Amino acid sequence: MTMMMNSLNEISEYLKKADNFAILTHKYPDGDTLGSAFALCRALRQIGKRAKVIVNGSLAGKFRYLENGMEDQIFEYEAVVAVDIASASLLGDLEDEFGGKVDVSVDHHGMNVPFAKMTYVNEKAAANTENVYFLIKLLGARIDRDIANCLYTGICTDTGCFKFSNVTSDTMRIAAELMDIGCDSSEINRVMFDTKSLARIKIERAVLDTLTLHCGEKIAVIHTTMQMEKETGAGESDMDGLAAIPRQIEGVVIGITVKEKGDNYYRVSVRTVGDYSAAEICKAFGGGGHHAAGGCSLEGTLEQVREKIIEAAEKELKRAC
Ligand SMILES: [Mn+2]
Repeated sequence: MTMMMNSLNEISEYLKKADNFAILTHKYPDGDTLGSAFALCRALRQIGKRAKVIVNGSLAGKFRYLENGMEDQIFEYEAVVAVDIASASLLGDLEDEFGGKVDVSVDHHGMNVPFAKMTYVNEKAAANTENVYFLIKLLGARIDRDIANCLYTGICTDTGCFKFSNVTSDTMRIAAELMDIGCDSSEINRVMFDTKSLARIKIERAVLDTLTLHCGEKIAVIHTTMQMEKETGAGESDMDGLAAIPRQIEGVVIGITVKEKGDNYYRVSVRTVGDYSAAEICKAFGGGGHHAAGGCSLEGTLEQVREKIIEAAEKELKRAC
């Protein structure tokens, strides 16, 4: 199989020639991979093809509207399309059936490792649904309200509701057109950004009780235990993004979240502001990451782990100033 980058036009021409499509999302599917997949599926059906989305894992309740009104189509797929999948490892459980069999990949991750016969990567797109928007136009399909909702979902979720630095004027122009078409932007925003599960609220309350501040309130630390997860009923998705909490405190430049993962075993997330490096702090414990976000694993009692990571954070405070 030859690996090469293709234009969106080449991808579109290929899709026009094939008939029966399986469209894959990445594992732990988010709004962008799902929005990309359902938008493309609907567009392909509209131009007379048969297509189905293979959700990689389960479709969370809040994303159900993406498949509104879509009927199940039973058929054997001939062509496989991957959307928003940066590398083959993100195929997860789909690896067995689809590994090495992906024909087309449309993605927006700069570090995309090509694994399909044809690959289009546009890393300037804040969301992959921006790429899918242009692809649908090339296919000659009409962007109806359902497709607009799918495309908008990718854009709003991958931009933190138009808040991140990845947003471009193109993002805004596409979103504006989707609104003109009548997408349910305010309702989608509410479901994605202003709605939390009860378990999430409960674990947040428990987590806030663990907050401690250090070094003139420049370092903030929170933790979760398996007992807390059990008591609040919080699952994996309810725990998502808790690490953002300590850094939200005014004046805090290093936010640390310690998660109990096993017996005397903890996963630590570090978030920093300004000159302070999260990766530097985590490196001391065999971890790593980016400048503003890093992670590492530590062993010991909760007290020992908190102490060790606070010590490393203090060192970074002194190093960077
Ligand atoms: Mn994405």
